[in-house]
Amino acid sequence: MKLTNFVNGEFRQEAGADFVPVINPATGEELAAVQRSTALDVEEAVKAAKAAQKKWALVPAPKRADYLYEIGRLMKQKKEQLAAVLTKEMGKVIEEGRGEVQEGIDMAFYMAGEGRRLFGETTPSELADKFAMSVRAPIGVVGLITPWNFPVAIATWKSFPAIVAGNAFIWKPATETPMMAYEMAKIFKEAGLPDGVANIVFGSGSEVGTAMIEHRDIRVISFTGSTDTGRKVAELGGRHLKKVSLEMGGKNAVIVMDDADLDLAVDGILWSAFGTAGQRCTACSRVIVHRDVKEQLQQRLLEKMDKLTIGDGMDESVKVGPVINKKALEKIHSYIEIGQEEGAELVRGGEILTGGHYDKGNYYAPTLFSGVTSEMRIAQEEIFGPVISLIEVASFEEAIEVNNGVIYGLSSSIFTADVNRAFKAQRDLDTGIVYINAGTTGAEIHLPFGGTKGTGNGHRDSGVAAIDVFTEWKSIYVDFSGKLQRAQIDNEA
Ligand code: UN1
Repeated sequence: MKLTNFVNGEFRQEAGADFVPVINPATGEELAAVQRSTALDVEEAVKAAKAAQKKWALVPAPKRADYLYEIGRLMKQKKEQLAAVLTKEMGKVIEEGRGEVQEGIDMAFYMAGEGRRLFGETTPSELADKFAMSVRAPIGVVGLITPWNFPVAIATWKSFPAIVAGNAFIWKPATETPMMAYEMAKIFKEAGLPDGVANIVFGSGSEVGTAMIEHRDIRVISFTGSTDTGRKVAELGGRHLKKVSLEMGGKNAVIVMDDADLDLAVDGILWSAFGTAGQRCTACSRVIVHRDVKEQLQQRLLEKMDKLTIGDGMDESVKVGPVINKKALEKIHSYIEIGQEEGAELVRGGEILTGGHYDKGNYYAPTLFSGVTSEMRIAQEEIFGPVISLIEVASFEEAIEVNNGVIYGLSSSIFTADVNRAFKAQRDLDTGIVYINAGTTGAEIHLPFGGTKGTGNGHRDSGVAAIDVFTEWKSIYVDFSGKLQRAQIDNEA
């Protein structure tokens, strides 16, 4: 199967295009081949998007929303099929594949509702017989760059608000996971979305992304991915005065206090650290534990870690799937030596799994480091794999300090039975998302998603905040006095 760009409502059959294989990370099987596009393909897509957007912006927002209802309905109808594609190309276990598709469905219906709100503001004017209001205007053509770990949900966080707000978009999905984008293109078409509103340009390497950021007619870049790439996006975007919305890494922690329900904490840690094989920006990779319960927590964690089933996510009984590719496997593995050299104790895992079906895919053993201190690299850098570090602390205050002592600020969590501590924690944890008595993953689509410090640049995906990224405020003054009224001058007391 050859996946080609989707531009102006058509799948292009490019003569002479280059293709890159799409590999199932669980089996090594080649699933498809995806087009490696060029700057010229971006140019063509922008042309189509620009023409389509002019008309799209004039469609009333509640009518634009109707297309989202239809897209959501189609996604719901095809949920099982979409989840299977997702699991095959990305590797997350099928239960999570279904969950991610559900996240996209929820986003469709939520944003469709926004078509009947898109609230602006009316404001009193300082002059008599003058009316003032600010409305949300579409921005134009917007560029979406999405990662492989959530091939569909993150794309919906960006594309659905862009659509409802009256923009057209160019979407560059990750090269590792283009099949979901292809499925979404088919859904856009089936839902009757006007040609050119949604365009997909597949890329590999930086050519497509760079062309998008540099293009004068793409006025917003919404990016989710690594901090390294995000920094480049911001630099280049800055040079071109682009509005750039960034969602990047995390070094998320679960805090376990001495009064916590330990069984609940263990379940929360397991799910948020080893779900998606630790490849979520929200994944837990640090456990900050009160010294009085450290031994007990570690013991219970190990017992349950040892029972995790690892394998091909298409098998319903598997709990931990593969990691995305060999490069990721090596990167994760490199942290084992780093941790040991720093003096951390490797208690479990720390190995690339081999033998039998493991040899065909990219499997990493769930790993636990103990005796970790906050300044160690394994406690500071994003590993993006199934690895957790236990950091012992002596007090609530120290736990908060350790949590905040990293360059990232996406998600955090605390397990405690003390309501005062819980409320203090939600105030003092310096992350965009805070959980009380739950792990660090599982954000819901109708709340803003994003983080502080090195995780982002102040914007948010999802929730109503996403509308801010894809609209421009326009302030409108209507003077019905019939005479010249000069603001700041004629209204002097
Ligand atoms: C991501 O980690 O890149 O909150 C997105 C969660 C999911 C989304 C994660 N709803 O874990």
